[in-house]
Amino acid sequence: MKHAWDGYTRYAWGYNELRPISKEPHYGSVFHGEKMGATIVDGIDTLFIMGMHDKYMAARNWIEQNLDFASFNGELSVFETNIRFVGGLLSIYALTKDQMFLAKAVQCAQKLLPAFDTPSGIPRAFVNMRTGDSRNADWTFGGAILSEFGSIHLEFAYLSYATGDPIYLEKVSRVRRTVKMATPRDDGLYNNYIDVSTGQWLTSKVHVSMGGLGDSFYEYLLKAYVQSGKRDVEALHLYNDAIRALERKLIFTSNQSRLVYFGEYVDGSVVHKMGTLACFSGGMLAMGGMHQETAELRNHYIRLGAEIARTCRESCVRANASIGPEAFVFTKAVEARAYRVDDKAYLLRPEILETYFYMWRYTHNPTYREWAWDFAQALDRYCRVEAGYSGLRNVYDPNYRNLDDVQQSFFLAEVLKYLYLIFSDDQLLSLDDWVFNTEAHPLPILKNITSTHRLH
Ligand code: DMJ
Repeated sequence: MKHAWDGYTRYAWGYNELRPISKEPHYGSVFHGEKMGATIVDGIDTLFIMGMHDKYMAARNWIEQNLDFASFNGELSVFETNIRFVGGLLSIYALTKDQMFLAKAVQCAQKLLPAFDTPSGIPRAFVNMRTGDSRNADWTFGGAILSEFGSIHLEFAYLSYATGDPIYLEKVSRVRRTVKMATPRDDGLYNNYIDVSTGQWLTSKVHVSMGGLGDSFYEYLLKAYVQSGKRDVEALHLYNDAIRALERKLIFTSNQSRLVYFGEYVDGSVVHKMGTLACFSGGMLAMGGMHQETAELRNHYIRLGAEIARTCRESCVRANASIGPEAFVFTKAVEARAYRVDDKAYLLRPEILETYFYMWRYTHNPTYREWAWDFAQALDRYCRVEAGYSGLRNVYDPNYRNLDDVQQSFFLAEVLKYLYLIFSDDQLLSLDDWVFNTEAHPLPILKNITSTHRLH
């Protein structure tokens, strides 16, 4: 964390991300050129949790003095801004009770609210911070994306709880209502695209995935139940039904190594390819197991989580860099290896470590610490450069130095935090008290919800 943070501080302070080889700001981040300090906001809770007090104070003071959403002009991704900025600010507020962070989170969330002004209440993907105009991306067939509009609940529910202002919870409750009322598919699967005008799933394009475009929708159903102190039972039912449908249709076991994996469903066909983004699901399935009614179901989902962890670990073992690729295929000839050039990259993503973290907490099987330690060593061997950490363009490259020159903000928010927690005592951010948002920002479980702060 010190190495990643020092490089960012020296060469990109206040900008969103660092190019650790060029030693300059990375303007191509998801937040573009706007000087919004994404790495500061995404990384500040990690600094705090690790007890890096001076760096935490520098981050805190930058946020207080410079993070002013009223001064930004550009367009924001509602999803990315929510999980990184609103989630990051709420998390550090929850950890420190410093009201300044809550005020900044409110200011940020208010900029996102106009995106929810659609006939269905499903937010559009992008919102202009100055005008409030919103739009969906050009490539989403006119729809909004499941993982994006489905990953707002935790942050908005906590915002309403912390401020006493019901508006945020109303927005996500409306999203939930629309999802429930949309005509379901016969097979129980959720399409990754919905029409924000009609509130119906797109029929012109069907894509179902546990990885990108679907992923955190499922995660937030389960975690909404957890966050509510187990009161939001509807969320658990929706989660259980969705997972059962995915298990029936999209879980497969490979022929040679008996690796269990998630395939994807695209316009009527199954594609036997799993993205590293879907590797988070091992941890989620195990967490879901902890909330099942019978021991049989509990064990089933913890075992399934362990199988997904093993598959994702194999994607690392089978790469020269000991770090898994962006996506890997299963064919008669090849298992858990990337095929397309673009799929061979490693973008400093956290999902495999996220699953090791939950599996470690739920099972205390030392294997997960060993696998995490291998991962940490590989990061230091292949991704560490003079001014920070860089992603890899090809994890199969035997020369290892094919670097992409980007230090993603989620490397600090997620990769380093999960690694730290895997080797810490369980009482540090106990899963009985905290629920992590999809960017690894811990939010408190709301055990004492009063009637004015009702979650549902
Ligand atoms: C992060 O922003 C979040 O983990 C999100 O849920 C998925 N993508 C990145 C990390 O890979």
